Amino acid sequence: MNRMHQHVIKKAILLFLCSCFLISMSAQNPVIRDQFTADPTARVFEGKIYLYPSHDIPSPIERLKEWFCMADYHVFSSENLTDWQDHGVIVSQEKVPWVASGSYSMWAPDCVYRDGKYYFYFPSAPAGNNRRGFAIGVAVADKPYGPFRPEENPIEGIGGIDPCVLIDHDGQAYIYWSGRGMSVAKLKDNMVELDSEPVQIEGLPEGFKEGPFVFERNGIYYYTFPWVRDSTETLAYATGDNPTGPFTFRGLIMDESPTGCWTNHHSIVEYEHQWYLFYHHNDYSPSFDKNRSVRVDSLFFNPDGTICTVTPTLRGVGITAATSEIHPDRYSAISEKGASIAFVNEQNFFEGWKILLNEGGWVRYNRVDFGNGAQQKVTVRISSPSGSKVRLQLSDTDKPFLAEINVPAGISWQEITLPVRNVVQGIQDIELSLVEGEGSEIDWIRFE
Ligand code: FUB
Repeated sequence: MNRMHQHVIKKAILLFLCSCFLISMSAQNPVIRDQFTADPTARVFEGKIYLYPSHDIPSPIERLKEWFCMADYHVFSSENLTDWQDHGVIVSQEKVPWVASGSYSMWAPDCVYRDGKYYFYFPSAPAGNNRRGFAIGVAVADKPYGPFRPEENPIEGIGGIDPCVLIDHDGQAYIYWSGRGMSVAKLKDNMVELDSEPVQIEGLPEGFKEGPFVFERNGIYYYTFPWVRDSTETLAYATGDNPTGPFTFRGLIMDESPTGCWTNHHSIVEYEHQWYLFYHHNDYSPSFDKNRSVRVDSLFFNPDGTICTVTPTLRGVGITAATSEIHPDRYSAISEKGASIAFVNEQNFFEGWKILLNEGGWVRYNRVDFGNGAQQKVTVRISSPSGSKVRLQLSDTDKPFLAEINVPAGISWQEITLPVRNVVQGIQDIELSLVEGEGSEIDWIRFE
């Protein structure tokens, strides 16, 4: 066998392994659609976005039935913020020597790169009769997706949760955490030991705070944090001119959840010249807010460096291929009347949502990529109890028609395929509206 054959076979094996162990998903908000994910730390490594969230699960033990429950961490990556790959479990409670296995306390993590190694920081409940509360440990890898080797012991001198690590321009690393106030300490070059006594962060407002995330932009150090101003967590920030402060409180990045999810937790990252806010919401668990899901929206700065408040969206970020299933329930805009969303299956929320269009209802979905316009057909997964007509068109000023779908009466889903009337190219915003009948439900549309 020559070298080329060997290479082809190796590549085929690799592709096969990838298809077995990496799950790819295409997403709007929430971005991970087959499991709960919370407390997202997003980092740019090797030209991709890597997402290190907590992994909420419904508790298998009575003690945590109404509380946070996490046994392990997955890592996800994306090049386009639309398609995410799950690289599987990177650290689990059974495999960390210092963690009380069965404590289900693998809370909010972080991961940073230094000198050829990736350092994954995570809080958990330590094993041993005299150990209380939370400690923070480290696992080290050569690649952002592992394999990660956990250190034998947690970091000496830290009791708390929600680690965040900043490496400053001079190479000095700082670790921030919450629990008994908001603390910071220097890390030694080995990244696994403290190099200074912890000190409290100054300049923050009164009220419960946790989940620090610190970054620097144009010489301004942003100390950002979930903060209970009234009744649930907002995301807020303060700024300073060095990594340890003091900081000056600046205000909110995101307001309280309108539906009452008590926690929020975030990270802020620049990727390909755009800043993003990763955060979480209990999208797939509407009646239990300890099972959360990661979302992402764009974040903008004012010229003076202050942060523009982010309004959460369902559309999220990224471009959706016209040939993928486009879910208009993740809309960019919706009519005030005549349109709403609902779960497709109340018994399994991970099946996602559908859009309900009634008289006067319309919905817009932005940034669909038609490429060079090769799509001649559109398929719509739709139902309409008494029959209806739905119009699909572009959102630009002329609103050219793409198709008009006559939906026969029936309560079951139907996949209706029609020719596209005006073939379009490039990135377009599309709209769906009910033009006849009493109502229609749409799961997805796809061009081919
Ligand atoms: O996920 C468990 C805890 O909830 C985190 O550590 C906090 O920041 C909050 O999001």
